[in-house]
Amino acid sequence: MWLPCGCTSKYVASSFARRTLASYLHVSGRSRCNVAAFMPEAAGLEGVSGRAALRELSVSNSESFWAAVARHRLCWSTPFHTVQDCDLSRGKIKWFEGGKLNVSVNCLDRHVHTCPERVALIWERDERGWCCTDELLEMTCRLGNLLRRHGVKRGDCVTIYMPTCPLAVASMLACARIGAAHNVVFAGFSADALAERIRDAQSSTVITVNQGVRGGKVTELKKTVDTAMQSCPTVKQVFVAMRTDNPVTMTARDIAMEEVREQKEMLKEDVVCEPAVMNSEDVLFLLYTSGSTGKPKGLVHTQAGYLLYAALTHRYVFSYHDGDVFGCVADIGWITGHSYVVYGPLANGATTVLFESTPIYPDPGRYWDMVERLKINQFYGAPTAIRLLLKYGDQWVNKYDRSTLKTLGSVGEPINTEAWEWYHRVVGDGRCPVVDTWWQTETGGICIAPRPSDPDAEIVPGMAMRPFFGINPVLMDTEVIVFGFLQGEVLTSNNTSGALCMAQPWPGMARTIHNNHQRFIDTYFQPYPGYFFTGDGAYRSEEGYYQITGRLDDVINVSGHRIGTAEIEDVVNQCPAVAESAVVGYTHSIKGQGVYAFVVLKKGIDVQEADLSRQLNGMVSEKIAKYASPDFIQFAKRLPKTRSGKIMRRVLRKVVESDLEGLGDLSTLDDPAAVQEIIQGHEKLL
Ligand code: 6R9
Repeated sequence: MWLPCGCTSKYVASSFARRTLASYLHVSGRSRCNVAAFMPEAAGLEGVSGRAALRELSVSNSESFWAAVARHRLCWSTPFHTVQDCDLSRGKIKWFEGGKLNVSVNCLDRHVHTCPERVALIWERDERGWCCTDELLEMTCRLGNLLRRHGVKRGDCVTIYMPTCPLAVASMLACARIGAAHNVVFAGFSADALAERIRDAQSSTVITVNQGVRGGKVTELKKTVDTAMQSCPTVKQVFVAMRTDNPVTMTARDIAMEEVREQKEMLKEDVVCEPAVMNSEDVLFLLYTSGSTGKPKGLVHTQAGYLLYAALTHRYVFSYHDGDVFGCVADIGWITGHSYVVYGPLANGATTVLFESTPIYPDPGRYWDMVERLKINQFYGAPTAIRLLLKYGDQWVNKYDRSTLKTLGSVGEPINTEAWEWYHRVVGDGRCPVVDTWWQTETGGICIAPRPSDPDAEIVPGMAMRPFFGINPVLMDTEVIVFGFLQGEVLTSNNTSGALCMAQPWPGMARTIHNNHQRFIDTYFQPYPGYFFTGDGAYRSEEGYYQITGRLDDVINVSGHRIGTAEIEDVVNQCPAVAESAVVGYTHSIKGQGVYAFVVLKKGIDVQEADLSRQLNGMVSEKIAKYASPDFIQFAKRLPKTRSGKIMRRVLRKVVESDLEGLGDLSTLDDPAAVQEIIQGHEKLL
């Protein structure tokens, strides 16, 4: 029911959970040892003394480490027989084979016994102070039954196009309950982007809401789904929940889902839903992300390894303790929402906050007002929002009581020193550690963070610092190019920069790209054979700490959202007036990076540049999402190219950063005059 007050959705308590949990669970015996005090998961590892030794062992004997942790942290219906079976050179990654479990049982049912009164979800709706109460397990079970009754089977893929709300979380968990994979598509994506992801995922079921509400603005999500359906003939059914009171047109394909108001579809369902018994390596979800070529890739995460890694990182990176309220403000449409709004916190029995709004709605005090009202202990957000709030001044922070805060997290892009210091000094009153966490959709969970094991370790502003348990980062020489690919040696010294790779597998890493394992291999394992290539560059300091320096490929990061420059170019090139285009990122004071497009028109085209710019911006918003729309469009007669016809993006990047000194070697340019024209055009545009 919608209620105007202190929120929440409890873990409690279907009769199934009470009845059968004990028989469902398999928790192996634990022995005592001296690491147990700070990492009870590792208590089975005999003879390890201290945190440093445990971290060492997690890499040198990762099988023992992960086996102990997996036995302790997850509930298995059948124990695994093989800890790992991985071969990075072939992109083969398997963990905990033989093991059987259900992710929703791990996130919900088992906490019914240990903390039945604890709140699972707090929904911070867009309308400040409006929350909802529901029982998360019950909602999940009803939804699971509803999906099953409508023919959704184990192994099917369900696309979820919803804002961050309890029903969206219940939808994800309901899929996990019945063994279907979910494919959450960020609700800011356009109809075309949604359709492309539905088609690629071969989803025949979609779950959405009538309308979304964010920052006081209504978005027509159901209408967007209707448009997407025109190019998704395989979708058989669309479940529609009601986020606002406004009715929407329903077609024969649509099923009204909500339990409130007149639509009782969900209420018909039983609150007991038998969980599917899943293999460790069955698919849990697909999540699409951008790469350096045009088509987004559906990264595949599986059950046990992903859940374990999300749970363990959630606990140790943020120093989460039982009973804490965890406030990650990411949208569930991104991996951060999956791992640190939903799976990590819920697997740990935490109270997790679902934030539906924006940092400045209705005013720039929104986050800190929420921290005070909900008594948030760990706050996890993006540098772009911190930079924005910093500009509004300290008074918006100081108005509110933030004494409950213990840890502040940052994710999605590098955090500049000014933002880091403001976050630490003003938001955290100088007493909360700021953890700058580096990771990716591909890694499933945080890989590099300041305090993975030691809550008192030194933190250097703006540095992700230390690898998490079981993570073995290496830097590779990026200078050597063989057959057009980066190739190189491991750089062993400190105070050096290189391509960030991982030398060994960990349970949370993605298993493949949906329907395209070859692309998975080519992208991540071929550039440096035997290693996982992250696509990022990093610097390792004299002390051995890591700092991320940015992408090495054609992916840019706008407000923490990844977008491939090729994706934007694809859309721009669809305009009949455009001959070709090149998109690059540039430094933006709030968004981190902005989008800058160079456009060459076809011969004989005579248009007003301002009109065409508007048209191109509209096309990108419509075909991808608003955040991908170019901040600048520069029309040019031609683009700088090599003699073999390749656009020299390196040169374009330097021009938009106004770093003319750094243009570098131009000897391979086909026509040096093209660069001069580009520089002049850029100066005119500014
Ligand atoms: C979690 C997430 C991944 C890319 C990644 C990198 C950038 C993420 C960062 C960071 C510097 C950090 N990135 N965290 N860069 N410092 N702490 O954002 O996943 O959307 O897949 O983006 O984001 O470039 O490769 P995803």
